[in-house]
Amino acid sequence: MSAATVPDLLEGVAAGRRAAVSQAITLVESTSRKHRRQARELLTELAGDGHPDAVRVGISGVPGVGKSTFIEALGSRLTAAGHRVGVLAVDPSSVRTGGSVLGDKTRMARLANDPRAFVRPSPSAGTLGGVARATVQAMAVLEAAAYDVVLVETVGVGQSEVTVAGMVDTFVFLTLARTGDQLQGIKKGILEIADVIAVNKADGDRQQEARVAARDLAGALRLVRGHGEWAPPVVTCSALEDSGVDDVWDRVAAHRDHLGADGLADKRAHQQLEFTWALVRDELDQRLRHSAGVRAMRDEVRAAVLAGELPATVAADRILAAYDES
Ligand SMILES: Nc1nc2c(ncn2[C@@H]2O[C@H](COP(=O)(O)OP(=O)(O)O)[C@@H](O)[C@H]2O)c(=O)[nH]1
Ligand SMILES: [Mg+2]
Repeated sequence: MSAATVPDLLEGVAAGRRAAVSQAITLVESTSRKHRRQARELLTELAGDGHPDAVRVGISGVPGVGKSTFIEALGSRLTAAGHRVGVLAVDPSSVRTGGSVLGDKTRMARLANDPRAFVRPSPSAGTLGGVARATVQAMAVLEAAAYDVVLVETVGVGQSEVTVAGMVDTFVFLTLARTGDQLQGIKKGILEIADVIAVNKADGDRQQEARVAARDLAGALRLVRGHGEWAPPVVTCSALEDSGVDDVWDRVAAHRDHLGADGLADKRAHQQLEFTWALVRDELDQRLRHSAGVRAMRDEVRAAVLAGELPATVAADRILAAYDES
């Protein structure tokens, strides 16, 4: 972190200067206490701006399904149409390995060099909660810098998808052609949070297969979604050939229309509330880990539980007591 002050950053972000946007995001990703204080200051100022017109879209799916390729195609279309596009990544595997999704930037070479786009690889350290916090805050920075579309890429592993669905307006799920039994492989939870589904890699000799898969998937969806709810459209596309990508975007717009201005405001307000508690839980978890009292006794408790000498309920009570006292 350079010596730029919060007012400097605010001014630079408001003017849409890339270096300032980049530094502001680095600041909100930081876990140091000093930086977190500055980040709060920055965000309090930014929050006043409010960007109801910014479009927040999550793009999810298993590794290799074509998320980055899709974002490159969609993002390039959007910037050509005059939008300013921000791209963020949430990758909990990078939390574990400590590596960031560098591949994404190379996969999005065109967008990364597009003056109307800002591509930010996944923060490389922290818990999923920490990465989520950084992402929500980075989104606020991007919107303050007049990026009117923010695309959040997330890998398809359970909790991170739910997390991302909770921070965007529309959640797009990319999948590959699968039929019948293979459909079981798509977790039911995903179908419940997806707003738009696209069967990608519908190119070459796979087009027909993709269409059949889309139809099967639409059928499966009717079983999990209630009447009167938004019925997630299932379409096919080829991110590589940039076909059908515009159709996916039209569906995103349709979902937005379905929500309406009030529905969107209400959705975002509830997301804020959910997020508030997620932040509290994450912080409590950190404090628990760092509690001197807990650290002093955790090895002993561990050994006692493993040896079958201490029931889990009693062990939990002891840990909590040690936490409360320290
Ligand atoms: N044939 C075909 N290949 C694609 C398509 N989209 C992505 N790919 C390829 O699939 C691989 C993984 O793509 P990538 O965008 O990195 O997937 P991600 O892990 O979901 O971000 C790359 O080799 C892409 O070129 C597509 O629509 N059709
Ligand atoms: Mg990717």
